[in-house]
Amino acid sequence: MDENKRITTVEEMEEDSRKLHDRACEVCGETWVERAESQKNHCKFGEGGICCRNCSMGPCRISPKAPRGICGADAHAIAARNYLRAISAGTASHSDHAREILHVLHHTKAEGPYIVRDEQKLINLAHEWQIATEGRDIYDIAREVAEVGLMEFGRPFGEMRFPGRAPQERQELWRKEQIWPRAIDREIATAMHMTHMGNSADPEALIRQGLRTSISNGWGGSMLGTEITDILFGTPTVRETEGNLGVLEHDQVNIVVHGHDPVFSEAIVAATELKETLDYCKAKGIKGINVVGLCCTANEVAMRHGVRMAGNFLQQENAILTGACDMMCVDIQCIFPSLPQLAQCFHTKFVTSSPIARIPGADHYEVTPENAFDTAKDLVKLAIDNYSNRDESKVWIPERKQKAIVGYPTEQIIKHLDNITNSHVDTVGSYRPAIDAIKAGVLRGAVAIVGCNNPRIRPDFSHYEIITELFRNDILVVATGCAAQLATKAGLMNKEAKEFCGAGLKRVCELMDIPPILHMGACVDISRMMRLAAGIAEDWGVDMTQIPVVGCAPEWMSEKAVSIANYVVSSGLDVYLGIEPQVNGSDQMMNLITEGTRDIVGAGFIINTDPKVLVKNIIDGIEAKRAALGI
Ligand code: BF8
Ligand code: SF4
Repeated sequence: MDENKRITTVEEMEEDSRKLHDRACEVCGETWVERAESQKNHCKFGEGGICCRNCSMGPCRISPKAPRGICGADAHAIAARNYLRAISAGTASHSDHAREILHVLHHTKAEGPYIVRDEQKLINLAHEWQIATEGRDIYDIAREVAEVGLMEFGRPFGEMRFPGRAPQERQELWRKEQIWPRAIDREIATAMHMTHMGNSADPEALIRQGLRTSISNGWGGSMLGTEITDILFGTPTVRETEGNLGVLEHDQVNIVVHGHDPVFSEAIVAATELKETLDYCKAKGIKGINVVGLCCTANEVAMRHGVRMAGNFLQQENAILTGACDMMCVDIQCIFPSLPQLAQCFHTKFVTSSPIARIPGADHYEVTPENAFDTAKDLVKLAIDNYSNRDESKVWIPERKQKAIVGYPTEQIIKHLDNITNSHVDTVGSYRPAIDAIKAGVLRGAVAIVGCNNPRIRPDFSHYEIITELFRNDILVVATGCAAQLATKAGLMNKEAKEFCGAGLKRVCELMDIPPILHMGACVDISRMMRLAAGIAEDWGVDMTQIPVVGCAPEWMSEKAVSIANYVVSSGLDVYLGIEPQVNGSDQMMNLITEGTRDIVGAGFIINTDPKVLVKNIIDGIEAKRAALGI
């Protein structure tokens, strides 16, 4: 595959990164590479999850000589409490993102600036929530939907709504196991309360709360984030785009948007399309404005506008190191605090926009739904002004980039399935054609590849190895987050990539007119994957644990990822991890996350840091599910 120029290999990506990195060392001293080196001997207590600083009698560290903290908490209690806190932080991050989006929905008006773009989705959600729509103004409905949505965070009584979207068996199981979440903030608060000094020390009880908290994310905060973002900015559709740093332009103003919440980046994109902005640019003798994305903000704007993607998590510093980034606008999450300092070594203006992500050295422009478009307009002008400050002697833009096709929410996948079976009316709107392909063995199954990069392992290599091996084994891939961006950079996310697939997957790609890896969005959009898996299970008439569909996070790093992995497991899908969660100081906890959760929700983690072994485990897992179904 490497000799085919349609593919960019990980080695080639590394070559570009190395050149940029060497320049960084000359100009600015360091990048994550040096910092990872200086942090290499990770603390074993931290790594094993057995350092507790939940009270000021500590910190307490567990060792053979000191098997209990001062209060008597053992390794299992401490590892479980730390793990639950990670799930809570991840849940809080995704959900607070959704809360902000709901507030924007509450601010929508016919005259803008924020409007409702997917009215049908809003109406459908209103019906689902028994909100009257007949004869009402769409913005009245939007406000009520926003208010009801916001109640999902803090309702004092009752329980959350979106878990009711799961298949019946799942719902019954969540009730039986008492892990149906009540409200998002409530579950996070309960988790923090349970882990406070002098409360829960029972790992299983803590894990159960972890599952419940994670469901409030996957079938709550993240699902709200996805749904309301679609209502506000439009449900994504298939678009062509490009990925990798080669999307930066020599002769245009480069504005990089980075983070997760598309409220700000949407305003930036809109500002660059205004006539007055374009005139301003022209008057300065500049050819144009080039907005590109990093991390999940890139996924959001790529799927809705075709905005090109500069790269994933460990590439964020590289974007500045090209010397061609005139402005970087960030919103929330996954933003290196190193960036403003790096920006100061170049001419780059580094702008923060949210009170959630304040970074020393940044220019802070607090963005609200009221001022977002005016602020974006001012910032784009500043970026245009800054173009002339570029120091050409410091500019090096790697040439590599690849074409990609993005934008496959469940609605789009269904459309493609409908297209191939339009004569069979009874399958329209269902996943049955895909199920038939799986039953026939043309497709063996599907894997959701998600997550980050992590310097603990060779960046992007695991994603690449696993995706390409799944292709060869006729397993369809759906992807989000930084994993999806690797596929973009590599050139795997386009229709030609069918040439690297087994005969069965290739045939399916041709019939459905899709690439072998479907871009489903940002990390909050893993909620789309849950609906996809739920839909497949329902149309198949089996439980979610039975379908040959699994999750895989080969290079994950964030607390959000811990929360995601847990809600995927809670939904009945096994999750294959390429990085070990920080609980190995407790054999009980290792056992609980790999086996114990199977007794509660029917799924668990399989962990291996070697991508070749991990992908083999995935294929074996899928084949075992097939065998159990008798197919
Ligand atoms: O939410 S994959 S590094 S950018 S955490 Fe972050 Fe990980 Fe990327 Fe998106 Ni998701
Ligand atoms: Fe130590 Fe217990 Fe306090 Fe943790 S809660 S720091 S184990 S005394």
